[in-house]
Amino acid sequence: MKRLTLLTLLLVAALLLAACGGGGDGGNGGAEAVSLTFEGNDSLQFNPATASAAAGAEVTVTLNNSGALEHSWVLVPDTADVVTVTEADAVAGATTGVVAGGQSGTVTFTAPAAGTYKYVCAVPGHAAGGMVGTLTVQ
Ligand SMILES: [Cu+2]
Repeated sequence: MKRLTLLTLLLVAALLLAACGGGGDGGNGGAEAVSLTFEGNDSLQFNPATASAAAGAEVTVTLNNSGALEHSWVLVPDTADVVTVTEADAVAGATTGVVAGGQSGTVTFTAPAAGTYKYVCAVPGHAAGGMVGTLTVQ
């Protein structure tokens, strides 16, 4: 009787380990990695001006600067004062840095907790001119 109980426990343990192993295949808890591409232009616009990602997902953002001016893509809390944002305000390290005219910049980061965020161009005057978008994390 005691031997049978031990065997049962071992069998249950083995099944649990197998289940855990299978669940690890997703790598990052099931959130899909996503690539988002934005155009930044000298009309001080991001295209698109809205985007979304899953919380915890690996997000790769590419900013294609189609203008002649410098632009950047910086993710900040929805409550941030976009006019005074600098790259140091970036959530989750999500900033492309300054991208020269005609160039592209890329950053990969882990999407933060669910909520609404803004992405702004931190070049002085650009956010005030409308270079702001909304990222929804679900
Ligand atoms: Cu800009």
